[in-house]
Amino acid sequence: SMQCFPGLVLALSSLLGALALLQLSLYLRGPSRYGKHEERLCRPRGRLPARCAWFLQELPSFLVPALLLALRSPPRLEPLGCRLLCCLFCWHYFYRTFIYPFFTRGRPFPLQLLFFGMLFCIYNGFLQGYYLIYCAEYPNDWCTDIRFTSGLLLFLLGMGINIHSDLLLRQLRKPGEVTYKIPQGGLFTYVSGANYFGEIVEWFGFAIATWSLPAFAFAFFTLCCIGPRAYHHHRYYLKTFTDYPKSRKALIPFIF
Ligand code: NDX
Repeated sequence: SMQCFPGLVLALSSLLGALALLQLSLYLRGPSRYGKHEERLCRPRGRLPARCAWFLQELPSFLVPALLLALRSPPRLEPLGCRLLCCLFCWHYFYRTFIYPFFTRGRPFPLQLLFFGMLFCIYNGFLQGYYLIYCAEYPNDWCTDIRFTSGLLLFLLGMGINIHSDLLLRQLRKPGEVTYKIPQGGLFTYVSGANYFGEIVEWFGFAIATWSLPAFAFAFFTLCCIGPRAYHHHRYYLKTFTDYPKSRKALIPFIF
């Protein structure tokens, strides 16, 4: 049966950090080609409806840790913190897999990116789940530790912002529409990447609550992945809409 190999956790976390830097360097050259950044002339084949694509892509991030949690024998009952934290991770990906895709009005998603996205979700789902279920050690009163409580608060705040902003984006379109409009309301009043801001806050909250290398590596990856994407969205809006609100920033309210 499986056991904890600290070397494996260290190696996988380091590789995640390296992928984050690779991602960042790619983003300096240009955005990932999906959504509003897909080139016009792109072949119509090789794409999947947004619904299927997001469902398939995010499913492993839910399934892998959920299975690790369910199938561990003997079941890990102590400490409570490990199971709680693993459930938080699964909870986010339950939303992203089973709720978000069914409401999205996004354009068809490129198969090639879907493939890499899925690989990423398997990798990260395994790393976070494996660490929490097989390796993490927390004192029994971790649930009252300031890192757990403040991290959990940030996680919930970020998740709230992320879900609310996803909803605002969706309401910009009628079913079947694929045009882009200026997002309004919520945190979009201050930043172009309100959904991304929420997601980044969420994963840094998770990292603080778990106080673990894999979770900090993932938070860093998220920052490197969707931070620059917020900036590319911002530039797209400024170029496309002459009446785009001047005071709005790219990612961080009032700052950047
Ligand atoms: N999926 C995370 N890299 C990514 C898929 C692509 O969950 O090979 C990272 C995630 C993956 C990426 C993933 C990882 C890195 C990959 C990359 C592909 C290549 C890259 C694998 C896995 C890679 C190396 C080489 C390093 C391995 O038509 P549309 O789709 O544009 O419609 C949009 C709509 N919308 C508007 N509608 C009307 N008017 C407007 N102005 C609109 N603006 C947008 O709203 C969509 O339907 C919807 C949201 O669009 P957008 O562009 O704001 O968000 P999107 O990027 O689609 O993300 C959706 C949600 C969001 O809440 C975000 O926080 C979360 O997913 N997310 C996304 C990406 C990564 C991630 C979270 C994370 O890292 N935690």
